Amino acid sequence: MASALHNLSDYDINSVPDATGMKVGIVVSEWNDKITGALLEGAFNTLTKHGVREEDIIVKTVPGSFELIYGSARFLNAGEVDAVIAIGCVIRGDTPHFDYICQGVTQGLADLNLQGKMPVIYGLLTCNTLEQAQERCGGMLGNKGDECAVTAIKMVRGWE
Ligand code: DLZ
Repeated sequence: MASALHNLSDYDINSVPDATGMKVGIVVSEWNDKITGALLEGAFNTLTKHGVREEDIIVKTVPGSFELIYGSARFLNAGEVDAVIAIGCVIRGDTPHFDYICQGVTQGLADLNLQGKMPVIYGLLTCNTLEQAQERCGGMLGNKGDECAVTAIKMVRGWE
């Protein structure tokens, strides 16, 4: 699990199929918006780099990471996109709230994937500190948004 050993933006460009014609829904949380904004930018740029048209990327914001589940479910049920990317950032505080949110979002997104309708990509940063989040949204460890975009393309194209 150590992303310190892996730059999130590093991937073999030849391993990514052409994404022309693909439609993607992105749900992005407003909490820690500097971080989630940078993750969104990474995902958006990587999707377009591989052929997704800007107008085929639908971005919806939700107040916090917990609402990523509902936002993703709405995309899933509308059936107008090929994949959903859920982007959020939870930073540990003084209470057990962090654990409940992380667990809830993870389970919620996993449940949506179990429906098998379309891939819901896990773009949730779960960090102990703000610095850890900064490192993973375009800092020294790359951008998890890039990783999510590549994952979405591979999941859609790999299951056509
Ligand atoms: C309440 C809360 C707290 C304390 N921390 C975060 C956080 O670090 N990251 C995040 O995305 N959301 C946080 N939230 C908001 C919850 O995700 C959710 O929006 C509220 O509990 C309302 O359902």
